[in-house]
Amino acid sequence: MESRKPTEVIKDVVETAASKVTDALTPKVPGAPGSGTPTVEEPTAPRDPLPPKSEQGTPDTRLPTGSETGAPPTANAQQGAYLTTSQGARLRDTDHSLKAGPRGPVLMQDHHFREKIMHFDHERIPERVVHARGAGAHGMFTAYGTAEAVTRAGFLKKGKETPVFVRFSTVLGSRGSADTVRDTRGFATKFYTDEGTFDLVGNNMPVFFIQDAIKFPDIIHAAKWHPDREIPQAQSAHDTFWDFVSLHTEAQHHAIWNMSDRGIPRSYRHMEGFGVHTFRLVNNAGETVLVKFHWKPKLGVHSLTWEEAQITNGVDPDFHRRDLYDAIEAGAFPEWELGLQIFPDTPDETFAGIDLLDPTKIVPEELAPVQPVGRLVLNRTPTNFFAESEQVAFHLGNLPPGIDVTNDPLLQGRLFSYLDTQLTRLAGPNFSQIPINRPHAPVNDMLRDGFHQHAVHGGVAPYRPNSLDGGNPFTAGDAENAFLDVPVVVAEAPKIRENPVSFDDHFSQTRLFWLSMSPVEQEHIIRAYTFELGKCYEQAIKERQLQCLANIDPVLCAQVATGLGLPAPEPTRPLADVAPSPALSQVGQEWPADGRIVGIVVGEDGLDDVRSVRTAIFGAGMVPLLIAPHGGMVGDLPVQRTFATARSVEFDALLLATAPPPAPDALPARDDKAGAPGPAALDPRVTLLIDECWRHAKAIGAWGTGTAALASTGVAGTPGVVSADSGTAALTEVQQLMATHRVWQRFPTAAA
Ligand code: HDE
Repeated sequence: MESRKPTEVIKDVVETAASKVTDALTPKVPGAPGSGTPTVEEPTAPRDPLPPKSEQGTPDTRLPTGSETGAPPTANAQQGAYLTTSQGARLRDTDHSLKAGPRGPVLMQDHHFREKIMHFDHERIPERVVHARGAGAHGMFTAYGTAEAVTRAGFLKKGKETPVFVRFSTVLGSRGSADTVRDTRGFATKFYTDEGTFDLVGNNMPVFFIQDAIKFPDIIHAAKWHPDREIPQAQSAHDTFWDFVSLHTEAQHHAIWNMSDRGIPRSYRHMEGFGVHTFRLVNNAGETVLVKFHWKPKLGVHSLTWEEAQITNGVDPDFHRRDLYDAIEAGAFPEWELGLQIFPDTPDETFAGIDLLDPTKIVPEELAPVQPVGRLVLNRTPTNFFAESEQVAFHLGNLPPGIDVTNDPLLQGRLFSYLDTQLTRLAGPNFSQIPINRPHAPVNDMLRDGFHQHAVHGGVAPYRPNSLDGGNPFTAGDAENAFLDVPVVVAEAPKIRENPVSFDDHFSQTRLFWLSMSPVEQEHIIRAYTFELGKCYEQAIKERQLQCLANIDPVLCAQVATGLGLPAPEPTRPLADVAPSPALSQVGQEWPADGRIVGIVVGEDGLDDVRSVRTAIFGAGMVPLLIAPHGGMVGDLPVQRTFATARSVEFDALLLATAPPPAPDALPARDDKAGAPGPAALDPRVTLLIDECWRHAKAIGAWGTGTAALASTGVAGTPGVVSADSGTAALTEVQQLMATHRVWQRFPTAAA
């Protein structure tokens, strides 16, 4: 990881990049739909399919048996210049069905028609019952070797590179729901290791709502839409969710994470990931440790504000998906470090008094530091979303030798669920043979037949032992690197439906989280609870949740109660005396600004400066979007947004090269945004851009005539608003401000 402070690096990068003003059209703003540039005229000369876009990857061209084919990645895709049936017969026409005369009925024998419609009728598969909305990318994991002492897993040996596919997701919404809703995010990683696939199926929050998998259908039924009206979509701000979490108080810890800024991440690239459960590692000597997995983002943890998230849901419901793919296309490859918290494998499976089998508990990093063991870089987008992101199937039981599960009752239940759900979703038991799910290790199972069997199994004896196939397959031992189910001693105990007593503490770590937040983060938590409970219909549910808040913290409870217009109850139990964990806060550090989006308001003048700034932004690994009164070009520079199409939420920072007067379409009849109040001399959409960026504590910079826009909107001289002599000078300061993610001073903190 970068060892210099981001602010130190920034100045160099900006200055160097600004000195290299290149062709105005290169590099390109990401987002071109295809790899070729289309012509206005319809292409008529037959040619092979265009190659994939340069940033696109595909699943390895392996056989279902894990065997390498040596075929190029494009072998996965369509071949040849001519349209064919699914059987490869070339077709003359695909626009007219075969009819008895131009005005006659369609003939039943039209095979092409029937095949085309039959296939279309069955294009959809059941969406995931949870985490339906998601986006995946390919990448590479490189191990540091620092975990070699605690695990025999080959993919963690020093320098070992392992291909991965990662799928990020929301939990509650349907497949077409918006990205920036308040929700937990999934962070599921498939490592195609030489010793079998390892799936680390985690979330961006380190705790879960429930302690026992048997309650999973209940929390999901409560959190998803109401069954009668099927609303609300992708929201927790409704009665059944708060009914559940206030009755099952073990959910309070996860709920406060959701109410915090972690529930509305800026992007997938700005999220931590957590395996949540405790796992067991085993080394070559058979020694074991207990561990928790962490993903630490190179760019730091960063979130949206609630208003930004809500506007984004309308303006760009694909915001996170677009960010992931555009960042990869722009070469700002998303990056994380995998880290381990390592605990001795003691019989009581606790650490510092914390029950490691309770998935509603964290171990603060101050007690057990996260030790980095490798680096993940996502560097390829999918070539086909359905084939890759939609058909990828994760399962916690996919473990290589060296990693094993624990008795966490949530983890145990998941070990059943993930295999089971794929039977319906992917229509049969052979989903591990779908290209994205094919292992990169040789497969020699005795599983046979079933729907969509892609392998052509040889031999006559898929059973063991056998003599007809020469005894193959044989079982392996330690010398052959067989998976080891660690022979953990299971104590003799009665068969019961009960939790350990230690699982009863639901509030001390919820309070720990609250106390670990900075004042501004606490304000955001107060407003999130007030908003969510304010959207509930039933008074009883609000009162019950307020009682839970009283048991977390009296300030939190009182502030939310005021917003709800209800009395703040007294706690029903003593408040836990806990030490805060500063590592849980996302405020107070500096991070690189790779892949961030900078909006630049431009006019017809001062274009030399704009050109330098644009180049410098590209050079710093960010993306400039030019915002102009009209589309097309300003001078020789391409325009990405107009005053009508731009909205502040798309940008991480705003630069103004000019203070444009109202454009011809600045009419409320043409664009509602033009009705925004503001100085008459400035286009009202630009006023709105400045107002929103200011309100959302984003850095704003201007130079030349652009500084007049800062003065007329009244933001000049306020924190995080830069007036400079030149574009690159403004950019340098703005980039330094972006290193802390936001201009935090701009958020008032009333409750603190
Ligand atoms: Fe999942 N979960 N889950 N979950 N989960 C699924 O599997 C389930 C839990 C997580 O991008 C399903 O293939 C049960 C915790 C992610 O494809 C399903 C329980 C954590 C994804 C399922 C849990 C997760 C899923 C739906 C309670 C974080 C998306 C489709 C014991 C550590 C994976 C599918 C992807 C998906 C069941 C709890 C993370 C139904 C029963 C805790 C990231 O099998």
